[in-house]
Amino acid sequence: MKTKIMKVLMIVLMFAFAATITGIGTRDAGAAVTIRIGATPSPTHSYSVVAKTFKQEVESKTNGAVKVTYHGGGVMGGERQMVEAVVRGDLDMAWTSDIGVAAVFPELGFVNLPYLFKNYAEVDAKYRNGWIGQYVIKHLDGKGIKVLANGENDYRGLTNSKRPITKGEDLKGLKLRVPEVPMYIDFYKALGVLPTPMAVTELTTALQQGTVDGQDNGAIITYDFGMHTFQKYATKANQIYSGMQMCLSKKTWDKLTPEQQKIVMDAAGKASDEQVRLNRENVAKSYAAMAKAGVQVIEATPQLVSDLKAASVKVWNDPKWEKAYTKEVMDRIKKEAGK
Ligand code: EAX
Repeated sequence: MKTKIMKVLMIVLMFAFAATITGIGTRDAGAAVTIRIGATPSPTHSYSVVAKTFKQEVESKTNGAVKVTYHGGGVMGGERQMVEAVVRGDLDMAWTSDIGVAAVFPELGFVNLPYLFKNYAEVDAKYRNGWIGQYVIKHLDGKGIKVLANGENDYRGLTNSKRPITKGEDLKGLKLRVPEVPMYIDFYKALGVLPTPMAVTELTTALQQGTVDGQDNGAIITYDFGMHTFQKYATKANQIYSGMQMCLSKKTWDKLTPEQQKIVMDAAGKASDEQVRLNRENVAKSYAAMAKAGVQVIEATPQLVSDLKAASVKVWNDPKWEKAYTKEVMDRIKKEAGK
């Protein structure tokens, strides 16, 4: 009996200790805050690498008052779930592709319109450091999310297990996973694809089991998640660009002092610059690694590009997107693209 009471006491004490060190119940200003970051990729992905930079900057510059922990590999859920958790304040931070953001806020799905950016220079000028990035930041600010920085996911390509894709015709009848963002469904339907919307965290298994033949995704994520293991062909189509947001819950943001807010903002800026640099180095490396693993990696033919562009024009001109994304946004991007 005595030992039982001792055991219970020990457990109670352990919980009390854990609560103290994790800050549960100590919500007063200036108290230690831990920023828990969730992400879906592996430990070698650029998000995971630069999480160390972010952690080090934040912890050293706040003298340990703000702590950072990083939880990759989807242990905090898929990107959609993490973004929802950040809004609620159940997760402090999600490092997510703009696809995860648009899965919750479909009105931001325009950032993935096919052929929106010609190259990285345009991406940097218009998205990362330009009006599109600012638009996303401002929009999410009213939704419970403080975007500390815009990073990068990847230019997207096409992989599948059936045939090499060298023209639009080759896509007809293929069952391809697409992100849970409505615009993707329209784009691929226009190409005769059978689009299957799905979270990226379920995709590797779906490819393995043959639930889908292939997918639209960047080389980095394809390789990082091991999806290439179940794919025979990869086409470097670059049809869609996808960015990334470092999303901090406003509830966590509000726990920080103004000095701490500046520190986390600057740390995210530094980490995201490093992330984008690493990411761009990883594109060619990922395609090379896939080829080495036996995937036939092919360049996009002029025919394929012209077929994909024709399908993209249909999407761009569909009035339903003016409703979803606003007329101002669609007018501006069309004007800038000379369309
Ligand atoms: O983490 O869903 C996707 O295809 C994205 O590329 C993925 O979320 C990146």
